[in-house]
Amino acid sequence: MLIYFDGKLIPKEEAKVSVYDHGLLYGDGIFEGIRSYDGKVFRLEQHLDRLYNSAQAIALKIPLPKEEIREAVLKTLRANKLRDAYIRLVVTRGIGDLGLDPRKCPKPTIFIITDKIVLYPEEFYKNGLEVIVTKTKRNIKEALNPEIKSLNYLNNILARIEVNKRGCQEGIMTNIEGYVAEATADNIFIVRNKDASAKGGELCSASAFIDRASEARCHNKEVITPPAEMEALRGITRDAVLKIAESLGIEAHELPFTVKDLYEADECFLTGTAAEVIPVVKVDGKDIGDGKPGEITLKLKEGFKKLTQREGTPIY
Ligand code: PXG
Repeated sequence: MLIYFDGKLIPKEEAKVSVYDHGLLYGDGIFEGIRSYDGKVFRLEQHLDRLYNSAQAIALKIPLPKEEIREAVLKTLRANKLRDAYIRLVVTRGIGDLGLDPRKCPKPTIFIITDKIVLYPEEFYKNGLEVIVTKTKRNIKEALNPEIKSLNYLNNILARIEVNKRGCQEGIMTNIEGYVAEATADNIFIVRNKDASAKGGELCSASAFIDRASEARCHNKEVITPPAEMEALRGITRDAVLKIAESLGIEAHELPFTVKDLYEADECFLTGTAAEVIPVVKVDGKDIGDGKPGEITLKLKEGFKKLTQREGTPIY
């Protein structure tokens, strides 16, 4: 496998970063996880936009224009003769000294790994995942905004350690106020009857969303994902699923919800580049709905599959 490393394609064994690279020393850098399906890169432009936005948020100037990074991604895939791949695009602050001052790092390190994708076993797509709500809270945006896809994943890894200890597959993280934020490496959605929100009223406690919450009550079933303001990454799969829902006539909203709302949901699923759309059937040992992957979840999963086959930037 060839790796793109600072402008060159080099063998995997030779692709090494310096121990003085601030990406390693401080987690000072950003990345994207991207996928290609049958020779087409899914939502490449959106991933590049997010990469440049993350860079801007940490005052990192990527030394190449977007077009060159795009071309580097495609070139690396071609060099490895890949059609269905996982692409890891990483930009670190680069080599500096042992102080954390980013001004000591004159040149960002850029590398692109393209490889076969490792997926959840098929049985999880069929039967659904079992998850827990982790004690580890999602970073607050005023400290380290989860909208920045940074190399600093220790917050998520701490949650993941809890997941491993409990012997399940994923962890749901809440923000500091107790609203559901996202999973450790995926976004979260719930499906419920509109009556649930009318009865419960918990949604309304986040005042900025009251109007949208009441709007959302007009229809029968709704699909809900936390807004990015609740400490979630603006996932590219999440965005695609919101649009697919709309195109299928399924009401979809970005609204805050609590762990209680999650326990009481009819359906739940996670979205992410690696996981795509994957059902969740148990939270903290309790069944979600009837404990089986839900109807709307399966519709959206199908819709997403079709979209990945239809759309994308051609590699060849
Ligand atoms: N939230 C977090 C915290 C993530 O890391 C997502 C949501 C979903 O975003 P996209 O844009 O992929 O729909 C992610 C996904 C992996 C892996 O190998 C995935 C991610 C990061 C690191 C590893 O599964 N990001």
